[in-house]
Amino acid sequence: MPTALITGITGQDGLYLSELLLSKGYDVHGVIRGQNNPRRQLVERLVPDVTLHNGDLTDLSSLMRALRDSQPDEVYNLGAVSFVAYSWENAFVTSDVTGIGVLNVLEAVRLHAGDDPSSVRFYQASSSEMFGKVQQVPQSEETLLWPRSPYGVSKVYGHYMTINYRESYGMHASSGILFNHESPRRGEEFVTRKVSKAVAAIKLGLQDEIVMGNLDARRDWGFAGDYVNAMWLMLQQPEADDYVISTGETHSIEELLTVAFTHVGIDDWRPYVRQDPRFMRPAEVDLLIGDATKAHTRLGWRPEVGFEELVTMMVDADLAALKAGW
Ligand code: NDP
Ligand code: GDR
Repeated sequence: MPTALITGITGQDGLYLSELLLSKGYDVHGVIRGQNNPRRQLVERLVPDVTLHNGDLTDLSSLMRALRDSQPDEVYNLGAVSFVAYSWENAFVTSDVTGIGVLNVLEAVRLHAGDDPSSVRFYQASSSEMFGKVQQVPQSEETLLWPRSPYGVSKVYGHYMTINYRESYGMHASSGILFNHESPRRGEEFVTRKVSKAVAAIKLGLQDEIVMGNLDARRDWGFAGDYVNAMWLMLQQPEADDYVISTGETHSIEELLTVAFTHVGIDDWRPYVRQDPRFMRPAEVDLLIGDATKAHTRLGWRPEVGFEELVTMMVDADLAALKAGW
């Protein structure tokens, strides 16, 4: 039975990846920070077969202990401070966790693997946020990186450190440049979930309006359940490499609002939406659209859930949760 160790186990992707690997017969372990992590119960309820190890990306020795105790064949580094807007307010913490944290995991894997550095396969959660002020449309593995936030800069550091460990030590270290992916498990601060939850609340008469930032930005949104499969496929390849994972479609925040509100029978969303500078960012990523040709051809990966299906799935999940009083 193969064994996997996942950082960021409490996050959206950690939960979906755990479910995927458990369904494939893996022994799954996760790094969780804090004895009193409020999301521990969620992990225990959704994926009770996962073994949890206390650890923090900023603490190398805790990562070494998690590796020693789990003896993984594959390590997925999904942990990060991942909310872009927060990263301006906490640039140092973001750099420490999202940037240097990658170095810590790579170094822990290298030391743990000893004489055969490629014996433990490594996945790094890189991001389309690295493209920032895009230098090419659509963006592929070859596109020049131009990050626009402390989060994006930290991801660029982790991305190049992953490549560096592959080239320096012969590690089987791959990097997935994933574009935005969402689900009913998405954190409520991200725009898709903020909209799905507010639209459900407005429909049920629990909320009057939604306060938003920039409505013109465009994103290439996919479904998290599809994207974790790409992570796994990368680690099954004979050679480690970097892959863009995206749908190849881009939609604006306005389109997101239109699909979500229309789904609950509201044709004109404008009376319900107010913009506030509070939600504007010091620098914006205006347009993201990925070219995942390499993943299509080499991994045989394709997304299955489209934009409208994704948004309506999220609104339906929030309607059900609010009706159930969650
Ligand atoms: P989430 O924000 O849902 O999860 C982040 C995870 O990181 C949580 O489990 C959190 O744990 C953990 N974490 C935060 N700080 C630390 C720390 N100091 N030590 C250990 N763990 C920590 O992110 P997603 O699941 O959406 O994303 C997974 C990864 O993929 C992230 O690295 C993200 O940056 C990246 N990514 C995400 C994309 C997306 O669209 N979702 C797109 C591209 C990349 P805790 O419960 O302790 O807070
Ligand atoms: P992003 O996701 O920054 O792309 O990072 P987010 O959903 O936060 O923002 C997407 C776009 O929506 C605009 N926007 C708003 N965003 C939020 N959160 N709240 C609002 O009220 C709002 N109004 C407009 C933003 O300005 C932005 O243009 C996500 C994260 O998961 C990262 O970790 C990941 O690496 C990237 O996706 C790919």
